[in-house]
Amino acid sequence: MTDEFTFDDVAVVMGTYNEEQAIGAVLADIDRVTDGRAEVVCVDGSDDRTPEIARKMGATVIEQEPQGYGVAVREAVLTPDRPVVVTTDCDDTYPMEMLPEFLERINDGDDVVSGDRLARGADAMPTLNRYGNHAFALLASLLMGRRVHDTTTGMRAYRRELLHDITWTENTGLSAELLIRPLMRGYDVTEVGIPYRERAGETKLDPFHGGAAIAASIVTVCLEERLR
Ligand SMILES: Nc1nc2c(ncn2[C@@H]2O[C@H](COP(=O)(O)OP(=O)(O)OP(=O)(O)O)[C@@H](O)[C@H]2O)c(=O)[nH]1
Ligand SMILES: [Mg+2]
Repeated sequence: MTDEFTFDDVAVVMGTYNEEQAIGAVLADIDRVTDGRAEVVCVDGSDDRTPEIARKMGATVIEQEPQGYGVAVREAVLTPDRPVVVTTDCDDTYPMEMLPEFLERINDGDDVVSGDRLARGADAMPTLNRYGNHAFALLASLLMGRRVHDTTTGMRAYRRELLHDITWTENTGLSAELLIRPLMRGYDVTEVGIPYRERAGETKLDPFHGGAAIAASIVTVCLEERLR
C-alpha cells in the first residue's frame, strides 16, 4: 500500500495584494479545516496590513514587488517542499472546507484537481466575468480537444513534482497555463464543482486588459504544447 498524503503533506499558497479585509478569514478557514497542519505561504506585494496579519496567523510571508497575479503565484507554487500544493485567492471567494475532498482526489491518483466554479452557477461572480470565464473554457477546450469548464479558477491542488517539471511563462494567464500544460502533457487532471462566494475587498484584476491577456495566454500555451 502506498502511503496516503495527509494535511501534514499539504501547503496552501496564494498571492496576496492588499487583502487585509479578507486574509484573516481565509487563513482562519485553512487553519480550522486542516487542524492547523497545512503549511501556508503568502507571496505578498501589499502596502496595507496583509503581511502583518498573515505572519501573526502563522503563515510564511515572502515579500515581492507587485508585478501581477502570475509572478506572485508562480513564486508561491514553487516555494513549498511539501508534496501537495494547493492554490487559492486571498479574497475569501474559495471554499476551504473542500480541502479534504481535493486531498482525497490527489490520494486517488489525480495529479491536478481543479475547482470548477461554473459547475454550480457561480452566482456571486460578476456577470461579465462569468461570461468571460465560460468563453475562456470554450476556447481552451477547442484548442486542446478536451472539454474543460473553468480555466481561470484560483483553487487547485497539484502534485508538487509537476510544478517543477514544467516551465511556467504566463502572468495574468498563469491560472489557465497551470491547467492547460499538465493536461496536454497527459497528467491526470480532473475538475470538481465548487461553490464560489462574493469577494471581500477590491478586485486586483481589470476585466478588459486582464481578459485579453488571459485569452492570449490560452492561445499561446495551447499552440506551444501542440508544437512540443
Ligand atoms: N503578490 C501579489 N498578489 C497579487 C497580485 N495581483 C493579484 N494578486 C493576488 O492574487 C489573487 C487573485 O487576484 P484577484 O483580485 O482575486 O483576481 P480575480 O480572482 O481574477 O478577481 P476577483 O473576481 O475580483 O476575485 C488575490 O489573492 C490577489 O491579492 C500582485 O501583483 N502581487
Ligand atoms: Mg479572486
